Amino acid sequence: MVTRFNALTADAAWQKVWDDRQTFAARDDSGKPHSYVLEMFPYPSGRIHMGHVRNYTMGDVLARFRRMRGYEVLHPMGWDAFGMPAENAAMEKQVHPGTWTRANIQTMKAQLKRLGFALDWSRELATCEPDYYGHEQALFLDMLAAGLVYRKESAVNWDPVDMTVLANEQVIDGRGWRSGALVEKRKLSQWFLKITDFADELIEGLGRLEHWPDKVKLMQENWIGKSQGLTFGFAVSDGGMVEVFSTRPDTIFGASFVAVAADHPIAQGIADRPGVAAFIERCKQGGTTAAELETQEKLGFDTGLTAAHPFDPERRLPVYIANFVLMDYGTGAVMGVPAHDQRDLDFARKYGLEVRRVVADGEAIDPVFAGTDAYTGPGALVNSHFLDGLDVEDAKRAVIARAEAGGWGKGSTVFRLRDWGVSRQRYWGTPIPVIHCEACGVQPVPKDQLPVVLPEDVSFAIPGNPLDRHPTWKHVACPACGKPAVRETDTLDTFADSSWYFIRFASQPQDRPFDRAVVERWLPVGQYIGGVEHAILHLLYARFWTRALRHMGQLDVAEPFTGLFTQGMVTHETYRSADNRWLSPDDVRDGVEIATGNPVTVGRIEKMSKSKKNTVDPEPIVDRYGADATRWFMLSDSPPERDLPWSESGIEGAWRFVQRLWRLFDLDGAAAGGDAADAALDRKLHQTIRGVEQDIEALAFNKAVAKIYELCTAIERAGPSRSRDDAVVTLMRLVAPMVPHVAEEAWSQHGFAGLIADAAWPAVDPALLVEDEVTIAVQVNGKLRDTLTVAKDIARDELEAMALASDKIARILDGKAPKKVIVVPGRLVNIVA
Ligand code: ANZ
Ligand code: ZN
Repeated sequence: MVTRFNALTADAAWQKVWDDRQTFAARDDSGKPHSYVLEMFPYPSGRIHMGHVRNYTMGDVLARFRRMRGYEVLHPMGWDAFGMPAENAAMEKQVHPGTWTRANIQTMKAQLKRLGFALDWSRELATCEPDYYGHEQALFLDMLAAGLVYRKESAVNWDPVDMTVLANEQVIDGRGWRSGALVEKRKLSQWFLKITDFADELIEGLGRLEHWPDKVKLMQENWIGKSQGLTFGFAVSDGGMVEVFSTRPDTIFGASFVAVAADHPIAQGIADRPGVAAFIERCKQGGTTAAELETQEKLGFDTGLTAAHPFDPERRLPVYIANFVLMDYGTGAVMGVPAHDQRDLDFARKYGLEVRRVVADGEAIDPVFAGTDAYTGPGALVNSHFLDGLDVEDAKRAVIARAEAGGWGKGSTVFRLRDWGVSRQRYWGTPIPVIHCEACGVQPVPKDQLPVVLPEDVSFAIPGNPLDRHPTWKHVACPACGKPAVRETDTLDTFADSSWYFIRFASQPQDRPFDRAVVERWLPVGQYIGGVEHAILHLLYARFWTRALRHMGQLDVAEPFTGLFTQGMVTHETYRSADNRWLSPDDVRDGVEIATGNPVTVGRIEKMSKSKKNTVDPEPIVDRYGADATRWFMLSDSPPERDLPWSESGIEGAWRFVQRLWRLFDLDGAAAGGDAADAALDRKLHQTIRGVEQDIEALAFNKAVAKIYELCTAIERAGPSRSRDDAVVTLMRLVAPMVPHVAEEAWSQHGFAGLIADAAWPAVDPALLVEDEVTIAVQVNGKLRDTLTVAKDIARDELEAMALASDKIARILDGKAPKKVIVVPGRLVNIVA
């Protein structure tokens, strides 16, 4: 063997071997147990970045590991290829979005290949190709037929200068991103998918997703936002009724006003009265997101109408139009209970309305509520007639019961989740496959006419949707009556494309979206890995789409992803020049800007981003250090869920480690070891195998790395022996998922048959584990809080130290020193806190 591992030649050689042999092609019918490992597919923006490298390395280690453990692994890759950046590029660079996108895909695919990922490229797909989106159109039509799709008027952002619809992210501070014009709201007829039909199921399903991070489940739950309460009516002085929704019907005797949204029929009905139209306009100027509504100044307009309190019709509450009431939540109207709701309190103080306490705050029962902080806690009802003395929950039930008995209200559940508006007035997306006929209305494109392919001859010289102004594409015969009709020119939200790509990866027949039996063999995805930025929308839409397919009888899968992991970001120091420009790490050496020689200011470590120029391009890193060192660094320095600060010394350390492995793999020097066994090394080896396999399954790569370091040290220190030779060969297999090129090279140089990628994972000899290990219970105040697996003969103080160092225990102790620690060797540690 040579003394140095030459990544440049070895990487390319092994990548070619894997490619030629189709090593990582997943077979649908191999008879082995199936495992589906998936990382979120990339948007083909142009080049891969370190975030991709980290994400795909993690998935790759798991995929390779599972293969070695005897699974048939599906580990595919594709491109989330529709979307706005391609249209922006078309406008800026006069290049067709398709040309731009496909070129980016080629570049990025070549970059990914250089990292040696164990991907089944035969299943590669790009959502912008008709052989993908055509099937998506078929699924859309199925949903349409199943009543899961409808059309509704809905507001869009309209740029009056560019005469175009803007996506939310194209509206910056209320202005169009290109024109700078003030954006208007316009109503357009748009397509919606009925995700709200599944709102309850989507919440409920979260309860069974044990292998999802709690924080993601919580985000989904909050997004769906299930609230239970009472919907009930107030009789209004104009003879009508106003329905409100309240989650706190118990506080009904504390109501001192009714407020309606600016779009509410009551407000619209009096819009011709002086000042009303102007007030409604003013309400619309502010943002409409919940967060914006929280922080905005509360504004109200007294309509002069009054509403009769349901339990005391003599009591009349003023009816306001208020900017903090949303039209599309609940009923678009609320009862204001200032003492127990902060927004209502702010509002009441501003407009001098009564603030009546109805829930006791400890001793405080005075009906006149003085403070500026609403009381939202539990307590006994006061100043509330028949509710007095009941606690909040009982009082809610009592009011709901009375309302239902009296016929003026009904217990109800309200969701924050809205139906999914999928219409986009853009070119670079999946055409919505319907035709508008004056005589027959909306007609689905007959399935045998799918795909509805995007026309190639489009121009981006002027703003707006090129499909809309295309001279021919739009004009077709109505499929029902044959008369001239026009195609829908909206395209689907790109989240639709990513809502089922994992299904198409599993099965790709030409004539239909997927083969059910094959998909059911692969799905659900056992491990999905991606950025937390997709924790809400992408995952929710994919969960919905999968359920919609089940609802339509097309696929019997409840949850698409049973395991989810959200990885941390790759970060880097930021640099600014003397004149305050952001500088790229390449522009800086030894604290000095190379170009000017001026000192630079080193800023915070932040997520790599183009805007702060603190990115490191993976390609030159792979050129210089090789794929394995790059991969190893991605795995080694931080827990995978945390941020990984990129550093030159880190990648250099990884490179040195690859070389160290290479020297270890060189058995020539040690071969003289003969037959002698080294019991300590054998034990260390088998503990390491067990530890590494557990760590990889738990995606705790940095822990696996630490164990491998230890094993390397143990091998280096051991004298020649049969055990040592065995450990070296086993080490090759242990590191193969992480640094596959150096492992293949060593494996082949040793003359072992086949590829190490195809080799079996080393078996653990349990005899070498149990003997000297025990499981210790760690208790805090007698309650089991953690367990530790330690050497049987571990010293008392070492055991105590390990117990105190456990993450779980540290969290409970929260920095406080324990009062006492009781150690029962071989059994338990009890911490008295
Ligand atoms: C009276 C009340 C008293 C309320 C009280 C709260 C506290 P969540 O929990 O988010 O579902 N509300 C209802 N519809 C609304 C709308 N369209 N726009 C703005 N606010 C609306 O919130 C439900 C509560 O938010 C409802 O319960 C209602 O105020 C308000 F001490 O009714 B509540
Ligand atoms: Zn027709």
